[in-house]
Amino acid sequence: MRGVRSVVVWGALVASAVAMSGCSVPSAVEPAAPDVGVQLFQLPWTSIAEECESALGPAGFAWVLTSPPQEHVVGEQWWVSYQPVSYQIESRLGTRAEFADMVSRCGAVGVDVIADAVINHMSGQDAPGTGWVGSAYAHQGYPGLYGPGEFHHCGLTAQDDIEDYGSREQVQNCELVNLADLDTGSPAVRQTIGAYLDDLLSLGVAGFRIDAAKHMAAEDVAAIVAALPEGTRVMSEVIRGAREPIQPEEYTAFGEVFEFSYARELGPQLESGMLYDPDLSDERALHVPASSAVVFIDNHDTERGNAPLTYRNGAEYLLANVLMLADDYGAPVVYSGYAFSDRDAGAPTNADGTVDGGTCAPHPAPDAEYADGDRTCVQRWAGIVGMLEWRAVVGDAARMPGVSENDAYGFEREGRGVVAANPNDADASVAVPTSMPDGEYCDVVANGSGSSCPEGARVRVRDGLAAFDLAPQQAAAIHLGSRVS
Ligand code: ARE
Ligand code: CA
Repeated sequence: MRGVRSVVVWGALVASAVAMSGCSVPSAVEPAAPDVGVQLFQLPWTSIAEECESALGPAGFAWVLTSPPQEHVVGEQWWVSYQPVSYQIESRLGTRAEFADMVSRCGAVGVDVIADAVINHMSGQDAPGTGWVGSAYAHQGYPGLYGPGEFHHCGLTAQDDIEDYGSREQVQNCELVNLADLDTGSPAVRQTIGAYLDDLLSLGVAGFRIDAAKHMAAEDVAAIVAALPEGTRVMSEVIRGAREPIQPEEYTAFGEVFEFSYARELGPQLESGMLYDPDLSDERALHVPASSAVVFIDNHDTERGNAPLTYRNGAEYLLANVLMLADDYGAPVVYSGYAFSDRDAGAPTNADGTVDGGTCAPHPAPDAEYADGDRTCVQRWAGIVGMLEWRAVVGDAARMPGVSENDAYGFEREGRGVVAANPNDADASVAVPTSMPDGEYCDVVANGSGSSCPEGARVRVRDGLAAFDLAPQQAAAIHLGSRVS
């Protein structure tokens, strides 16, 4: 389902890092763009285009997940994006022309665009209104798109709202937080949705996050996806819920799913200060197969909900991201939004109501102090950028059994890279078995890349052990191309 793309810019970058370190990567190790994405939450299209050129392309991100691009209800909150009014590609985040320009500029530096597709529902307003671009609408009436007959009236709850996630029928046919629920079983509705997705594809997007996929029968989503061109990437949002009848596994036949288990299992490990190898074979562990999984530490919902860690956790949040990027399970997506104290607060806006993209500090880092509205710029943190380089060098090397020592933990990706992390509040050392050659290696988490490495960011490999000395909440990683002597 997921192809490994080889990106010229990226291959050259890794090759030069390798050359500078005076070490050669075995020819079997062809650096390829790692399949890592970044969610740039509520970032306008013009800002994303600039970010692709200045940061995402050079760092080797394969894709960027945008916020929903269609016309929406008018309001200050970020979540107006999730209340479509029409499928015109014009929103507070930018115009159709700006969206198209972003897709082409990101593509030119090897970054695919994945658009957030809100197709389960339309607006959640009870009173009629006018959308961002001026389209008139009513709760179940969107001129030119859908009439009242094209929505579900579930008739199962007092307000037609979902009350019980234990009921498949409610979850899929009633309204999610009062959002007018499309009859996605209807061929006409499927066709209208398909035309919208085709329109986005015509602008060059590589695929879609399917918002609220759990709220559509898997066969409805399958039918919509089947009508799209082959190779369209599809990532369904199906939040895994214990004891719920609808599980992510129903949605893997036609694409990937966001696997919520990953962060949920890593979080408590970090909290207890005890890291250990995941047991994906454990029958009790619930995971879709690695090739179907998109994994994350947080997203725009969970950072406002029960994410184990967010940008507010600084070094420990970076550590969690480092472990995710070092892992061999799923396609990781790094999350980057803006600081907030009010759950509903939208990103800062310009005088005309469009979202202001803000700016990143010259050297954004996990210990930054953010004021509300500041962009977190996680995609530019040196440790994240360093781990993209690490992942490209490591490729598909096997994940070797990890070791825990002195409250620190580490593991090797066979012969190509080693990662270590100290989730505790005291210094800790760990020696991780490795088949990498003896020498001094640069820690790419501290240094952001394997080249021109200061003394303080070096890790020694001797006699089959990589010796890490870690500060509290520090993660470190070395790879074959980061050898300095
Ligand atoms: C807003 C207001 C509501 C109001 C509504 C309509 O907050 O009070 O009724 O507007 O006027 C986002 C925001 C919502 C917002 C909505 C529309 O989060 O606050 O509502 O936009 O503007 C479930 C779904 C899952 C969904 C989460 C949030 O299964 O799909 O809820 N996630 C996506 C997006 C959200 C977005 C929507 C869907 C809607 O990522 O950002 O909402 O498009 C258990 C279950 C989960 C369930 C979860 C929370 O864990 O297992 O399935 O997630 O509880 O209920
Ligand atoms: Ca539905």
